[in-house]
Amino acid sequence: MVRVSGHGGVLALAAARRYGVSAMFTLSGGHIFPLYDAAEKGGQPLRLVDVRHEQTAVFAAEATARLTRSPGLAAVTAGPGVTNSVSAVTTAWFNGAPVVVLAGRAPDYRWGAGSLQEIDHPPLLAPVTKRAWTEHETAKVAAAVDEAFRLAMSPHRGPVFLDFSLEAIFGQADAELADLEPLAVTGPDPGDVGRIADLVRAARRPVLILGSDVWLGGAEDAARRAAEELRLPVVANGQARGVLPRGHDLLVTRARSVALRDADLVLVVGAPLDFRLAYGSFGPKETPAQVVHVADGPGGVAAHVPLAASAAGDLAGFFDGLAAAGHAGGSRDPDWGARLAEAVRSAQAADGPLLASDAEPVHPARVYGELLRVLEDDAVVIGDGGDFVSFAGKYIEPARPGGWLDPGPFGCLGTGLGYAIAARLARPSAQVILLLGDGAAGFSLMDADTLVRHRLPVVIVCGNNGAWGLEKHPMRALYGYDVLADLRPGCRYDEVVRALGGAGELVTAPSGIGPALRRALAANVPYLVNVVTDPEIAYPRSTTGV
Ligand SMILES: Cc1ncc(C[n+]2csc(CCOP(=O)(O)OP(=O)(O)O)c2C)c(N)n1
Ligand SMILES: [Mg+2]
Repeated sequence: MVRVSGHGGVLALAAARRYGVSAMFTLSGGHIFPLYDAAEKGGQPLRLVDVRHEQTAVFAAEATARLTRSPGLAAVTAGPGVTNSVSAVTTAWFNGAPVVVLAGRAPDYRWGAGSLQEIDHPPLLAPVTKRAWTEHETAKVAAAVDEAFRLAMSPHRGPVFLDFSLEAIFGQADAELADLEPLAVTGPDPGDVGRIADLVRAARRPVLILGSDVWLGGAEDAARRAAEELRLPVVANGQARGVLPRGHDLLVTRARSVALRDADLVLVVGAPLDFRLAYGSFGPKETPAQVVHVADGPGGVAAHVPLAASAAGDLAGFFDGLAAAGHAGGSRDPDWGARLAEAVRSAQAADGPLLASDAEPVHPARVYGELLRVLEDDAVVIGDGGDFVSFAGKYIEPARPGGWLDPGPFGCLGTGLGYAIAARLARPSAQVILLLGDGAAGFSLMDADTLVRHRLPVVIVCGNNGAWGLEKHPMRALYGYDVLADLRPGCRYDEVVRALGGAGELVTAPSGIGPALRRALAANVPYLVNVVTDPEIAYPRSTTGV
């Protein structure tokens, strides 16, 4: 039992600190001053990172959660502070990221009379959070915050929203916090694991697909052991990219289309069976693959597609159980591994000329050809954009898990600067590279100011095709022309970052990219490399996601 006393801000942060929170991302507003006072003077030291848009605050909290696997914290002021955060909260919801958003709220004693920014927030947030509610009593603030963090961290993880009426956060109280209890770990049902092991043993051409929850649930080592023990070819998605390091003989992400077309058993762990995974239907219509879905909680198991088996619970426990129960079956097609390895080799060989392309305007792939030469194993690579980022997903194969941050299935542009701020704080000595479409840049580039003020050096590479490329090309394909898809060619986003106190440069020739990246990495300040790329190059896409 811990006793805490003070105003609501002190009580809130006392509870937050116990969950390992070390930074609070925020943008000022009077309704939440007590949270700042507690961080500055209330005996609860916490790094305050003040940003230029509330969505950046919540994106930063989300990236903190996804990189550190401890909860991220954002604080937003009443009314517009909350509404501005909604897209980012929704992104955390889709990504299963443990984020707590604390918010101010108009006073209870005048409720209904029209105070400044008076609006009932929880109904707006309820559909995109694990819980959204209001605390009205100072004495209950600490316990409410404690509950918010606990809920956010319990699988299946996700964002939690809690606002405080003005009286609750400004009032004074004594409170008691119960001792922290470790989160209960619920293993999958051993019978389910056994059935899945039988299917794996009997499969001729199995594939294991790993998703972000494998990393978020701390199951990356167990996943690798199980894949190696059972000799399962692996396709890695999202933050599971890197669970098998690039070059691993079982890693067949680059042969994904062959693997998913020809597999007879697809075992998906820690990822929803959504548009990114063909909604869980693989192989020819007449002889579809059997599909097994494993999620970190029962609510995550797909209900929209027939499953040969499923399991729900702790993912490390699942992989340990699978490895213990099964050995690679004698029924395995002896050529399966070699066929996939060959498909990987030929995909990589086909990349060579594009990665080295001397074309002018620059082919976006050349940016990655140059980046791959300077990228270190512990780099955090962030993608915010359309086609430019799709190319990155294809060419960048991480060496370690947890270092790749894309926006996830909600596909919200504008994550970039928030994710970059968090990545620099979470991984102080690693390279942090933000890949930014020129369209995406418009949503968050003002927060380069935050990088500068907080001395957070990151390298931003802007793929500047002067277009909303991922809309321009599909619209042309559908209508034979495009409209509303052009941006100003060669716009000087590098000068924006310079004006805000960072550095940057424009690159128009392929030979200029490598030297510019090296200067950016050495600069130790926020640095934007603005590469003018060919607007006519569209990413060769096999699905539109609808
Ligand atoms: C907030 C938000 N608004 C609109 C979209 C629709 N959208 C998806 S990709 C894209 C184009 C992105 O352009 P850019 O960042 O320049 O990347 P490019 O495709 O040109 O490489 C748009 C507008 C979205 N995903 N998110
Ligand atoms: Mg663009």
